[in-house]
Amino acid sequence: MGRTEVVSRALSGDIRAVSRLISLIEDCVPGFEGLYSEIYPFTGKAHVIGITGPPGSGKSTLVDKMAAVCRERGKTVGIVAVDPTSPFTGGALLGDRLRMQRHALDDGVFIRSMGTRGQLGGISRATSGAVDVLDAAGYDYVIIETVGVGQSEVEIASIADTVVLVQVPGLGDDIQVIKAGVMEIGDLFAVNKKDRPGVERVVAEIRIALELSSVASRGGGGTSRIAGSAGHHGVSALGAAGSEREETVDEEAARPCWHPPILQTLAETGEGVGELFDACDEHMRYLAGTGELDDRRYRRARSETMQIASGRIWRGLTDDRGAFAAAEELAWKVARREIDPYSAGNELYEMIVK
Ligand SMILES: Nc1nc2c(ncn2[C@@H]2O[C@H](COP(=O)(O)OP(=O)(O)O)[C@@H](O)[C@H]2O)c(=O)[nH]1
Ligand SMILES: [Mg+2]
Repeated sequence: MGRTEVVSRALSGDIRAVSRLISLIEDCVPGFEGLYSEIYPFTGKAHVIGITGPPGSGKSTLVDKMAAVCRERGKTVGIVAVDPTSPFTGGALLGDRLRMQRHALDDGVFIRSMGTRGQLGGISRATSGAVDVLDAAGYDYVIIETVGVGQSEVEIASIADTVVLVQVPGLGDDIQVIKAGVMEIGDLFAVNKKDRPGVERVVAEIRIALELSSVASRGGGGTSRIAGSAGHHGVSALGAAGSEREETVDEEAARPCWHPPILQTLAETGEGVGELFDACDEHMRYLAGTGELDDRRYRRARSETMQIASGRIWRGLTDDRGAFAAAEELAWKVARREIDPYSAGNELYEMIVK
C-alpha cells in the first residue's frame, strides 16, 4: 500500500505539499479522509499553542515575535491564523502579511490563514486539520491565532495543549476576561501593550478573577487548575493515561496544580516574549508530567469524533431529500399539535441512522 505522494512529501517537510494538503482537507475534497488517515499516525508530537484575545490586542504581533524566539532557539513553528471577523478573503489582514514577510524565506516557519467561509464548526474542523498536517510535517510548535469573539476561543482551546489569553489595558472599565467560560480556558495570561497605562490594573484584575474562579470551582466540587495547596508546578506522575476516572478528594488534593502565570509583554519590541515562551514550555512540562496532556488530548479526540458523527447525522438530515421532506412533514404535524416534538425528533432520528 503506497503512500499518496502529497502525503509523503508533506511528511518530509515539503512546504508546497504541506500547503496543498491543508487546502485539500480544508475544502473537504473527495478522498480527503483517506489523506487524513495517512497523516494521522504521525501527529501528536508538536506542542500546540493557542493564542486568543480581543481584536487589536496584539496577537499577530505576539505570534510573529514568538516565531522569532522559536527560530533563535533552533525550533520550527507552524502558524495557523483564524480570523472569521476579517473582511479579507483568506482571513489574513494585510498588516499580518507584511509583518510575517520577514519569515517568508525561512523554511522553519510556516504561516497559514484559514478561510472565512463556513460556520464556526467548519472553521474549527479546518483548523484542526491544518494543525494535524503541520504536526505530522514535523514542526516543533504549532501556534493557532484566533480572535476571541465568543464561542470560538472555547472551541479553539479544545485543539490546543496550551492556551494563552491576551489582554490589554484600556479596552474598557470592566474586566474583559470574566466573560463566561473564557477565563477558565487560559493556561497563561499575556497582558500586552505594557507600554500603555493601566497594565498593573489589568494584571490585578486577572489575579482577582483567577482567585474567584478557583474558589467557585472548589465550592462546586470540580477540579480546578489553580485551586489547592500543592506546590507550585510540583510534578508527579498521577495521570492515568487515556482513562476517565473519578478523583477522590485525597487524590485531587495531592495532584499538582497549575497556577496560570500572568506575564507582561510589549509585542512590538518583543519584550517579555521570551519569558512567555518559557512559560509555555513550562506548561507543557507540567502537562506531560502529570498526565494531563493525555487527558486533554483525549478530550480533543472525543469532541472531534462526536463532532464528525453529528455532522454526518446533520448532513443526512439536510442533504437527503427524502429525510428533508419527512422532516418538513413532521414539523407541520408538530406545529398542528398532532404530534409532540420529541416523538417527531425520535422518528426522524430513527429514519436517518438506520
Ligand atoms: N503600543 C503597543 N502597540 C502594540 C503592541 N503590540 C501590538 N501593538 C499594535 O497593536 C495593533 C494591533 O496589533 P495586531 O497584532 O494586529 O493585533 P491582533 O488583532 O490581536 O492580531 C497594531 O497596530 C500593533 O502594532 C504593544 O506591545 N504596544
Ligand atoms: Mg491578528
